[in-house]
Amino acid sequence: MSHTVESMSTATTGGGPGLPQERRLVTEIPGPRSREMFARKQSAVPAGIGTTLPVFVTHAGGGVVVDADGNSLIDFGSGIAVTNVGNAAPRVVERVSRQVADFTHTCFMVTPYESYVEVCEKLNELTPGDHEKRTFLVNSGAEAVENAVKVARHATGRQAVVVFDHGYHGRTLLTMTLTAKNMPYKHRFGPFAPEVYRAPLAYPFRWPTGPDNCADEAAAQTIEMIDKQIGAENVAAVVIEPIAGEGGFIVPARGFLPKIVEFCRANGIVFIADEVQTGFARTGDLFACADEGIVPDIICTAKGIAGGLPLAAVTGRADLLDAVHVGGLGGTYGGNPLACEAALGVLETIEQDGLVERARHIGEIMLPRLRAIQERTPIVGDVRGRGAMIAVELVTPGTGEPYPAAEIARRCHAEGLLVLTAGTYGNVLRFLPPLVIPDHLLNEGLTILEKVLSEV
Ligand code: PLZ
Repeated sequence: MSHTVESMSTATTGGGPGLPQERRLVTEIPGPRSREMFARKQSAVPAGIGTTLPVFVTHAGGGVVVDADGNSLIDFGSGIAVTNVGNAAPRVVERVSRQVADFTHTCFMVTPYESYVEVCEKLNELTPGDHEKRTFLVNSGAEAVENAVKVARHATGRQAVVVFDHGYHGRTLLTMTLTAKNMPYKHRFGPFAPEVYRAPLAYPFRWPTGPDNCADEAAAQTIEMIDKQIGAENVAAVVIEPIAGEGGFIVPARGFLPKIVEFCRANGIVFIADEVQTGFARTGDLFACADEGIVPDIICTAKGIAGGLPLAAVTGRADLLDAVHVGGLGGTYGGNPLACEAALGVLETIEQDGLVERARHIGEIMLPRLRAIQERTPIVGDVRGRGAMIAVELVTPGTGEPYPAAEIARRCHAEGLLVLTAGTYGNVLRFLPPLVIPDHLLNEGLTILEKVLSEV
């Protein structure tokens, strides 16, 4: 492998918050080196693995992602809500570097180590509710949700699982079944897992009778569906994202979640909050459930937990998690020591650098500017979200029909702003900046967005 002098020198400077916090375009996007690597990707990796923005990354940190051609892009994606503390965050780098030199793996089920236990203790303490809890660690969000359902079924002796329109929970057989959207997640991948039922989500912007009736009507319809189609006594769990992520950053109408929790409590149904995307300070609370005082029986976390190292957790009521027999839960890599050290570094960073407040501050900058854009830009139908989990829903002026977000995202990319799309109808632009992004980059990103949207 040949390295040019230039690429060697950038490689030694490292990433993280020390990278120049600037947008810098030195080639078109993607540039020639990225295009060359993308061609290799096309022949080595199956087409099923899509690409949002085909620039190949060499460094990232703070609010920027730097590519192989030397372009520095403003990061409004955080690797899909993962690098909340920023890429190569110093405390994460330091802890993981130390750990990788000490030992890399033993399998926690074979010979345990302290960092795994410490992560579990911290999650038991920090997640909503002061009841007695247990936590175990796995590798991905899907694995966490799937395990939460296993625990709920085992503990209740019931089988049915209730999920919601616009929900996303993963790509394994069970979690793909729990996921609402056919393309691209489910198409021709059936048959799906049995005993999964879908209820309406309280989606204020598109609720047929308007946003004011949304919470009550959606909750009533959910409860009626459960009573009539399943029977509450047959339901093991209700699984819901407190803000639907992939489904389009849908914040359920206020009052909906508490009503569902109340019904679950009254009927012995395990309420599982999927906080894989909303967790770890993203929404301006450490966990999004806190906003309406929701205390889930089980909470699933991943993504932001470990700054990009693969880690996920199932945290919940001790009586539920302890119901499973010895050896009934686990996996080879779950709670890998590098990922656990990363998680401890993330939790320290969130606390010591005040990232919950920082997420709120980001929302306070973004929401007013986006609402001002909405005033003069008819394709912006809705602006919503909390903290640093913000989106705009695009509509065709006049009809309100979904207006596709992909081309607008591509134009942002060309200007050096990394944004993601979402939504059941593919018409949502979502913004998930790292919580450490400096204000000037946040504002510059919004200015680009404003320009691109006004040109449509
Ligand atoms: N639950 C709420 O957002 C992952 C999906 C990316 P994994 N979301 C990003 C893609 O297209 O595959 C997610 C989520 C919620 C579960 C998951 C699944 O988490 O770590 O991707 O398995």
